[in-house]
Amino acid sequence: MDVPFNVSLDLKTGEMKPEGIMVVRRLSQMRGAFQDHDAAERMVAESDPVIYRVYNVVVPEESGQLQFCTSIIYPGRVGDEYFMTKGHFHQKIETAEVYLTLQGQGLLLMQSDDGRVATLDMFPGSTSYIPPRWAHRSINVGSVPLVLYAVYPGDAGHNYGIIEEKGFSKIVVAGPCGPVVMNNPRYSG
Ligand code: M6P
Ligand code: ZN
Repeated sequence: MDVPFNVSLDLKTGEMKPEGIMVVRRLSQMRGAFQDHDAAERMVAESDPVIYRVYNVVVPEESGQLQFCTSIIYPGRVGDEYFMTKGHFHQKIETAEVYLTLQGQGLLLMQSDDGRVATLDMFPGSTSYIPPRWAHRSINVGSVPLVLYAVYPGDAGHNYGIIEEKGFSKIVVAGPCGPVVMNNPRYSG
């Protein structure tokens, strides 16, 4: 991209116009990400809900450029687990990312490639720094859509394989008094 441009971002809904490339992620595309496979299969058969959407602006995937997008993660649960993004490392692992939460309540779950785990609260105005080498997943722990704006290097890319295969070492479930971060019983390291 070598010409300046604007997009119009709705700060409430996260919609961007022009829309660019919109990703719609339904439960059937990430059923293995949730612990309760029976609950996931039931929900897929019933309505296959949209878990989240991403509005991606089209920018070349090149060093020096900046990608930016919004994600809208809907409220809901699969079993005890809140709706969440798939989660990824960056293909170019030495690249960072910034998330600005616009609406809703969330937890940003992160795990470094040497096994450290961190969570950050997401709330309107929270500006979260995800350092290089940390996988990241956004989890909607509230009752309204969680809307976030993200900026990351143009050539960062998405690496889903490790998380699809192993998950994160922690999961976030609904407890009697709100979200609880627990060890992932399926995690093998
Ligand atoms: C954020 C950014 C995007 C990412 C999206 C959804 O908006 O990190 O790069 O695509 O969340 O997350 P995922 O790609 O893990 O499904
Ligand atoms: Zn990222």
